Amino acid sequence: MKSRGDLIAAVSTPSGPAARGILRFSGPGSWNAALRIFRPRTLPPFRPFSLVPGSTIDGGMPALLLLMKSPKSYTREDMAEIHAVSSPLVLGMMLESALKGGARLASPGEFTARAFLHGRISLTEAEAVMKIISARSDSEARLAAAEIGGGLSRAIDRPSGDLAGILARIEMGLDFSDQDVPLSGDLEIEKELRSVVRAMKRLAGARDGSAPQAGEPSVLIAGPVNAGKSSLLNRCAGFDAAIVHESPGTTMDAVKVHVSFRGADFVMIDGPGFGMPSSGAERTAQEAYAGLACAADVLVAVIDGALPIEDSEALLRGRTCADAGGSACRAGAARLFPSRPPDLLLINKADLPPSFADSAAGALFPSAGILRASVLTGEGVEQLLEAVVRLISGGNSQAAGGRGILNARQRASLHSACLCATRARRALRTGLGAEAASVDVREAIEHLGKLAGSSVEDDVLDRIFRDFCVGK
Ligand SMILES: Nc1nc2c(ncn2[C@@H]2O[C@H](COP(=O)(O)OP(=O)(O)OP(=O)(O)O)[C@@H](O)[C@H]2O)c(=O)[nH]1
Ligand SMILES: [Mg+2]
Repeated sequence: MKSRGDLIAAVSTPSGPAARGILRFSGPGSWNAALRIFRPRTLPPFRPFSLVPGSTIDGGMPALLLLMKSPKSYTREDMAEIHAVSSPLVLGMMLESALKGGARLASPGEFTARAFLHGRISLTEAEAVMKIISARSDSEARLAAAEIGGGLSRAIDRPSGDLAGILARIEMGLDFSDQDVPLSGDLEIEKELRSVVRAMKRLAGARDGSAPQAGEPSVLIAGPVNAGKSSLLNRCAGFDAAIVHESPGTTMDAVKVHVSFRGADFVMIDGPGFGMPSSGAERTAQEAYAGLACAADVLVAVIDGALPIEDSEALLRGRTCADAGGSACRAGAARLFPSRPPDLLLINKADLPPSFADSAAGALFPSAGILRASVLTGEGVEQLLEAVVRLISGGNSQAAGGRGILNARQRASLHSACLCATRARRALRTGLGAEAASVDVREAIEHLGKLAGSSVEDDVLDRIFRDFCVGK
């Protein structure tokens, strides 16, 4: 998207009921163009960045005029905004007069594109503007707002700077390899590269070896069969996403739902329980589920509080499957919990007489937070969700924030940067040579530059800004 730098105008508020509708101008002659369709109540000169009271020339409706002077405006150009009643008729008439007066109708996202092209905001901030416009919830909007403050751009500065430092040292090694200059060893640089790769992966929200992540944090429910896992999922989702039944082994596949609680959004996942003899297909399902558990942001174990704790433990460890030839169960449970102990342990069915004290459950999973609830009555479920949200936003805020905040393009750039830096590490480790490593590190820096938008091609920009609304 190339800036033509001409005068553009558009209605920048959505149509529909609202207190105020805004006609926005940007480019040379913005002030005069606005003053042709707005009658000020006071005489000029008008001070920039103050609201001038008046009325529209078409229809004489009360309105306000806001004048902004380059470079201190959103687009860094001269800008003007007429704030009038949100009537499609009034706004339509004003826009028509503006276009007749010589302004061009702005294309979608053109105001924000100009802000980016004039260096007012980074590409990640421009994309955040779009996210705010299309945010489905408070938390999405808050994350996007953090980006407009430059959060992601600043987060990228760190690995970019580290990589630049590493590149300088690799190249110094190449230039001075035959002279008496103390140089960092390849292995030392390789170690530093490893920590930069780790930092970039954290930013991308991807853990080593984990499956690709969806945009939202994930909360996985696991535990013995019949503990009430699917009932919990349904209550949190607010609808019956999973089948609930009194016979154990009801859920066979992973069921995912979107949950919004107190402004936080996450994916909640339910799946097969432990403790049932399993066939080949069921075993595959359990193993796939155990894989998801390792990559989840929060792991919630659910057990039945009305059953003796020994029974739950046996189910979790797969012991009761032994008689039924259930070695696969054992493998499943062993895989799930030792490699990723649960963050929270929910003792369910609190509406029934309890069979054990909290301390007995605590001995099962010493590091987990323990809560009691009755998913049937709903008692205690809110407390569980509060604990989940605390873990998502506080416990691992960097990862959760990073995941929530990146879009597909940004994630792809980070991924490419990680690949290049990893290639450089390999070159240094295997003695392939500093020259090969320097090419890869340079490429990694370029990918991070793309993420911040410092070197993006026109067609990418077009694609990004095409999805904006007119007037933004
Ligand atoms: N009394 C009582 N019963 C509950 C509660 N939660 C679930 N149940 C019952 O326990 C049984 C099993 O519930 P599910 O939600 O299907 O359990 P699950 O853990 O998903 O079971 P699997 O899919 O077989 O692993 C059903 O009959 C539920 O109605 C509870 O809080 N109190
Ligand atoms: Mg179930």
